[in-house]
Amino acid sequence: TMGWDSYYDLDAIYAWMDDLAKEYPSIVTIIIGGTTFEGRQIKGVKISHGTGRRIIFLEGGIHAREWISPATVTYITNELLTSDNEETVAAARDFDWYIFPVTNPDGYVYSHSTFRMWRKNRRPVRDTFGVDLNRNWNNNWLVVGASSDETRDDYAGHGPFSEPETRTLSTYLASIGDKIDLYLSFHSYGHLLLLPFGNTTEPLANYNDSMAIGRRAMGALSVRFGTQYKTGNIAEAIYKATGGSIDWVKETLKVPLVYCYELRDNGTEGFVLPPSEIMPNNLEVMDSLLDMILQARRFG
Ligand code: 0X9
Ligand code: ZN
Repeated sequence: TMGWDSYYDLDAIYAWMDDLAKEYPSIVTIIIGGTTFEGRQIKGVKISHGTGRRIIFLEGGIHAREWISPATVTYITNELLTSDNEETVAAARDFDWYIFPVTNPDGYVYSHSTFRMWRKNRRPVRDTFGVDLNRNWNNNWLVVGASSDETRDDYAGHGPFSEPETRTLSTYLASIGDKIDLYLSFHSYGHLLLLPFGNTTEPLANYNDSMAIGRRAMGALSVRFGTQYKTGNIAEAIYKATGGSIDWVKETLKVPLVYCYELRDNGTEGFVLPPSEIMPNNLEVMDSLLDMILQARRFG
């Protein structure tokens, strides 16, 4: 079983997901979003209470060292299945949830076993290892804030979708893309809610709606512990960077609402967020998600 007072490795997370499918056989299905270089599955759960529902897609752990991301995504999953909060029950019931807590399994394993600060995947490239999976998507690939140097942490790969992880996951996404209402990518750290695009501060088509919904959701996030998230376009709120998942999802799949969370903290501990902060983080993010869903319903 799982808790949220410490971080869990890939085997524990995957075993817990398998257990969910056994415990809730009529609601939870194991889905495979793709495969990694080292041959692991990109494992997900689908939570569905019936047919014909629009999709909410959660993408966690694309950066290996951002352990709070899988911890958040697994917590949301657990809430959707076990909470008796009225809004949570409605959110679980009214959408099909496609949830992938760890979209960079090889990197996550390596971060647990060998080098805590690993970020990329683990494919051998020239004399070193790893491509930044959040620079490898086929949208403005290698245009800005990404590197062609294999040794760098933001190495974009030898071409768009050169990596098995992004290639397979994007193919999977394309197969359900027209049904997705809300796509959330979870990173750390920085207390930010980012919206596309990473190359330009030119507003996206529904910029005003996206900003208003995001800001209100971050208001909801702040109520419990006072944590202040800033909402904004990637290029203006953090830095210019292209080839990220949310830009591709927005541009290619035309998903109406797309955000990237930069979770706790704001730099004190950074990627090595103390386990004592997992639950406070999870609770405030859940508050924001429920508010976001109330608003996302308008897009259905
Ligand atoms: O640089 C990133 O990929 C993200 N920040 S992190 O510190 N977690 O690495 C920001 C991602 C912004 N999104 C896109 N560029 N699409
Ligand atoms: Zn990240």
